[in-house]
Order: sequence, then C-alpha cells, then structure tokens
Amino acid sequence: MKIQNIQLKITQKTLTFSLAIALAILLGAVTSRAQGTSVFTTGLNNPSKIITAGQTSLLVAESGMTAPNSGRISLVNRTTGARQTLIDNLPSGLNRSGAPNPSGPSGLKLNAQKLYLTIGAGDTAMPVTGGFVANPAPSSPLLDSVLELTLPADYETLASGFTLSAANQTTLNGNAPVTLTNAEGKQLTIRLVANLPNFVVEPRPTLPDNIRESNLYGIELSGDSLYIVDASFNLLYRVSITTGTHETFATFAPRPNPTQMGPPFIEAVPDSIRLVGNNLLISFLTGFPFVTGFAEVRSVNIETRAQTVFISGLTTALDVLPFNGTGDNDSYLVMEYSTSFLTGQPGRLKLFTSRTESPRILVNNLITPTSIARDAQTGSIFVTERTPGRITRVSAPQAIYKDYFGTGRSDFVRNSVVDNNIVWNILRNPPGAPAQTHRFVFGLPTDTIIYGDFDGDLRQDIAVYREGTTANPQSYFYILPSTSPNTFISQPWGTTGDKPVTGDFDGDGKTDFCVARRANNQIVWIILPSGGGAVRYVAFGLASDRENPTAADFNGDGRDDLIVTRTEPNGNLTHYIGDASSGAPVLSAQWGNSSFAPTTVFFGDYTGDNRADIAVNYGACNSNPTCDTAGTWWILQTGSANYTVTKFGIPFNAQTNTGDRPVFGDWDGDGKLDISVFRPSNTTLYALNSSNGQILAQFWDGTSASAARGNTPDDSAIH
Ligand SMILES: [Ca+2]
Ligand SMILES: [Ca+2]
Ligand SMILES: [Ca+2]
Ligand SMILES: [Ca+2]
Repeated sequence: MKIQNIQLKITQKTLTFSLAIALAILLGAVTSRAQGTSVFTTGLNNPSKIITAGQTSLLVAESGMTAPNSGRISLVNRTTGARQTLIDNLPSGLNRSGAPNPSGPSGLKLNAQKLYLTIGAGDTAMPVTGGFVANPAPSSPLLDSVLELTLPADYETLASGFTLSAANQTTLNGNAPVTLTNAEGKQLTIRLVANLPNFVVEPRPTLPDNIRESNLYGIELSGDSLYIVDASFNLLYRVSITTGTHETFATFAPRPNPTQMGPPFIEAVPDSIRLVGNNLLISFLTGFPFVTGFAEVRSVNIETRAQTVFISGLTTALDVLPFNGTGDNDSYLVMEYSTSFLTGQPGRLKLFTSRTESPRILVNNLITPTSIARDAQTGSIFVTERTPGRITRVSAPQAIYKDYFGTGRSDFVRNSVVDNNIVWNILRNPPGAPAQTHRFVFGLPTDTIIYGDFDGDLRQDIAVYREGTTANPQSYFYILPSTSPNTFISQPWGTTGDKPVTGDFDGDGKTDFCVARRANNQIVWIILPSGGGAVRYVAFGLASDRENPTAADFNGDGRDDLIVTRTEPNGNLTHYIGDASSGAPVLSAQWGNSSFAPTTVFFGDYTGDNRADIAVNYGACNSNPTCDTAGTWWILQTGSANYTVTKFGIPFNAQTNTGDRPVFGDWDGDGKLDISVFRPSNTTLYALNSSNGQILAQFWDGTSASAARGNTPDDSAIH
C-alpha cells in the first residue's frame, strides 16, 4: 500500500467529484477547530514534508506537479510565511499506483548546512492488467535515491533559487557532485549518497513480472548513518553517509486484519521517522482498509533494533513529533491523514501530553495533511496540506488549567496551610487506584497562588506571587517548574500594590510574568514575554476598575488578551477586552450585575471555539424572596453572542457562610470548561461535564491531616 493510494480511494468513493472538489466541500462543512489556526503559506506543489531550519526558516519538500522533474524544496520564513524556492526541477514523476499523482522529494533532514533528501517512487512502476511492471523509461535515474545538499551558509536570506538540470541528474547518477549557482552568485553543492533499488519482483500467477516499487518517505540521521523508511517495502534502511552502502535495519510485518473487510493482512506503511535519544519513532499509515484505531507509532532502538509499540489507537498516522525533551514530561504531536479514508474525512492533529494518556485533538479539519514541524521558540506548529498546497499554522497549545499530571484534564487541587506554609495536595484526574497524588509545600499564607505553565511543558507549575512590602517593595514570582520540581525559580517582578496576572501574552505556550499596576488613574500591565523581546508597558483600564485584572484569549489568535471589569452605577458589569501588545480594544460586553453578591465572573472557553466566554455565577439573592438567580450560571458565548442559563450547585448563604463556590476547570478534558462548584461541607467537587452532560462528583480533602485552609484562592477568586 502506498501513500499515493490514499488519493485513489477518496476519488473512487466520491465518483463524479474530483478530489479537489470533494475536499473543498469538506473544508466548508467542517468548521470546528479546537486550536487557533491560520493559513500561513500557499502556492506549494503537493507538499510532502516540512522541517524547521536555521533561525527563522522552514524547509518544505514538494512532490511536484504533473510534469516530470518538477519536484521542489521551498524555503519559508516562519514568521511571515513568505516562500522562496530553494531548489526546483528535482526528480519527480507521475505515480500511477492509484490515480496519477506526483511523487518526488519526500523526507528531509537538516544537519547544519547539510540537507539530506529522499526521492520517492515517481513513475518507477507502470500499471498493466493484473499488476505493475517496471517503467522502461522513468522520468529520472534518481528515483528512490538519497541526496545530500550542501546549502550556502546564508541560505536563510536567499533571494533566488537553484535549478537542477537533466544533465545535472545524469552527473549525479554517475556519482559525481554537482555545484549549482543561483542568480545572486551563491552556490549549492549536491551529491548522491545512495541510489536504492527501485523495485522488487513480486510474481503473480497472471503476471510473472509484477513488481512492487520502492517509496522512500522519511529520513533521520544519527552519527554517520541515515535511517530511511520505505513506505512501500515496509522496512527501515540504514545508509552510510560516507560510503553510501545500505542495509535493511528493520522490517515491519503486516498484521492480521481485525475486520471482515479487505485482505487478511494489513500492510504497515511506515511514513515518518524521528530520532529521540536512542530510539527512532516511526509512524505507520497502516494500509487498506484503513481500520479506525489500528494504526500506531512504534519505536525502534538503534542499538538493539528492538521494536515496541509506542502510541497505539491511531488512524492513518502520517507523522509523529516529540517535543519538550525526554522522560515523563515529553509530549507528542501526532498527525492523522484522515479519520476515515474510505468516506473522505479530513485529517487531524493530536497532542499527547504523555504517550499513555488520552490525546487532545488540536485541529480536526486538516485537508490531506502530510507533515508537521514545531517552532521551539514560538511554540507554533506548522502543518503541510498536500492537496490545497499550503501550510496551516496552529497556535501553541496551552496547558489545561490546573493540569499538573499532564492528563489533559484539570486535576483536583486543595491548598491548605500547615506550619505557616501553603501545602498543595493534588489528586490526579482521572483518579486511579491507588490514587496518584502530588504534595508540595510551597509558599506563604500571604502569597497569591498562581496557576500557570511557565516552562511550557503542558503541565502546570507550582507557583505563588509574593507582593513587596513598604520596607522591601520588590515583588517576586516563585515557581517550582514541573520540568525541575526540586529547584525553584525566583523572578523579581512588580512592586508593592501591583497585582499578578496569569496569561500567555506572546502566544508561545508559556505563561509570562505580568503584573497590573494602578497609577495615574489607569492600569498599566507590565509584561515580560517568555518568548523574548522587550518588556511591555500596556495601558488598559481605569484605576477605578474592579479588583483582579485578568487575561484570556477572546479572538482565538493564541495570545491572551487583557480584561478589566467596570461596575456601572446600576450594578451592571461591563467587561473590556484589550490587546496585550497595544492596549487597543478587542471587544467589550455588558454581562452580569454585582447586586447578587457574591458574584463570580470567569473568563474562558465554555464552547470549544477557542474564544473565551464570560460566565457569571450568582451566589445569593440577598434576601429577595422572588429572586431566582442564586446558584445560576449565565454564560455569554462571545463567538456567537448567544447565551445559556444553567442552574447548578447550592447557592451561597451569607448568614451561615455555607453553600457552593464556583470553580474553573475542564474536568472531562474535552477542551471546554465545565460548569463546576466546590462544596466545602463535604469537600467534593461537582462538575457538569461539557462532553456528555453527566455530573462528576469527586471527593478530595487533600490529606486528612491537613487543616483546611477554608476559603482557598482557587475556590473563591475571580480567575
Ligand atoms: Ca510546566
Ligand atoms: Ca508566553
Ligand atoms: Ca487574543
Ligand atoms: Ca469539559
């Protein structure tokens, strides 16, 4: 089974529609995206792979167009999306294993200025009755080969591309290097590392000359060896960079078909490869009939060659990308080509905060996605989409609020005070047996508790803000990062009278240090962007605005916006949202009234459209016997201006100081906040699961030995 067959299956299914039309219809029909996305670059020729390069670039391998030898590598600026041809007229041919489909440049691996490139099957095989035979005149002698390109030192600022000629291909095939010169006079050198077999003979009763073509599709580097997956031969090659010799390093056997449809065995189809430590992570498309949940990522140890299943339960996996390093805190992006091939469904991008946890679905309407790259500095994810010929940019995913275990769900947190220290007792969600808990002693009772992910590993860090005093006005953030929980960080930021604000204002997936300062009748937000750049001083809001300036992303651009709330004379609350760079208005909304104290306001995404909503919870009716607002959640959906009204929880009683306290979290991990309360009388959290409407009830009192702190910040504060 070959990658190109994907196109055939979808086209056959849609019959009279061309593939492009069928996919265009899907694009319009599927609007739900869990993560902010934008079209970043267009005009690519059937992109197959994407990698980051240098300081500011991406490199994209493009399979080419209908014409032979129209393969290309593009250089894309990863800030602006601008495209520049690095090299064109690379080997390619129209593959005929399904509907005619360009096949050429595929796997990319960059090591300093050396770029290793695999060339795929091209037009190696010709369809005949009963199978395939070798094409006597393929487009290029370099199909199924490995090339080494030595890029000019300043390749990131190229203003003109290089072009490979037919004569150059002949030279390369003769094992001589080729040096190209572009319009600027810069030079790029190419040499052939290895020209691997184009096909093997697989005789069939009716066609003794039947062949199976090769299809090199992904490449990695370790030492002086290249590791290359062949998506058609179902194997992993090891190729010496210096001698060009190759060996079969591992093979991937077909697996028994668990369904009644299709052949008795399903081919593996390895399609991408990533080196992590001593292991190669390889994603498997897994062939016809593309059984849901049957695909996987496997790891192959480069010393022992041992193969193990690394992530399972996937469908048509086409890429895997580890990030955040190794060990328990590693995370993985996995891209699936289509959630249902045979019905032409779009592909999706999944985020695993741990390979054994349920993933978050970041994007669910990708059109023929082929490859992913991640900018470690900005956290942005780039996805190539083959048929539309574009790159879609996905904003950096953020840690789920209060997710300390990396389960993709808010965990159950109880803060108490023991011996004049804050004790953090955290119960994993979902809880297991035996219960998994974290316990930290960190912070003073006078500190402000902070929920943020400062190191960007998609796990919350233990953090507090300690406001300065009159004698020592310097304030500090103190953080116990999840990536190094034995070493705390202190960050001087702000001064006496400032209020800490938690947010990711530059959108890199890491919480930034921010305080809001009231001065000269305004609020100035002082932000240290985690992604670098100058300290921001942004004026937004009036000094008379309510306490607790806060932040959330209201326009879905992946950057948190500034929020202040103003109480009108009649008690109405007006929320003003401003841009965290300029202070320019993003939106404002009148929602809620402060008369029914306590009034709690949460800003966050209750609908899953990646835009923050405004939730107002009224605790009490202030002795008004006809009032029916107590315990009611009024949620304004800012994306649509619709609203919902939900009764949930026991209203607060000011006389007895009893009743529920509204809380903020996503307890079922579907990417939508859940209406939820904490009930101090039985130390139980109740949540209305947004995924299925069922009620979660979770008892958690921290440890029975801990004296309850009572009105803990997470239970009562405006987020
Ligand atoms: Ca963290
Ligand atoms: Ca940030
Ligand atoms: Ca925003
Ligand atoms: Ca939820």
